[in-house]
Amino acid sequence: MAELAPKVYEIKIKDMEFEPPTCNIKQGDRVYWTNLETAGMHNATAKDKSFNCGDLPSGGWKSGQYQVAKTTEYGCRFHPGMKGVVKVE
Ligand SMILES: [Cu+2]
Repeated sequence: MAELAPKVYEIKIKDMEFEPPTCNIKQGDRVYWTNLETAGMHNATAKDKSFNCGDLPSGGWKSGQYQVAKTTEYGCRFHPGMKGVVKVE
């Protein structure tokens, strides 16, 4: 049986929110974070520090690959109100 190819997901950062707020992926999939604001920095840091996309300026993006099945809450270090979840199964 052929193995399923890893998928790529995009989490958009816009209007001070992560979209989608919960990203459901499978082990080995990749997530792209894209800052679509016209100005301003954003960031996505896991609560448990298991990932950090770095500081993203307007137009910036960063990808990460997730190998471990778990649910991780994350937030933006610049804006405490911005929250999201990556669920890896
Ligand atoms: Cu932010």
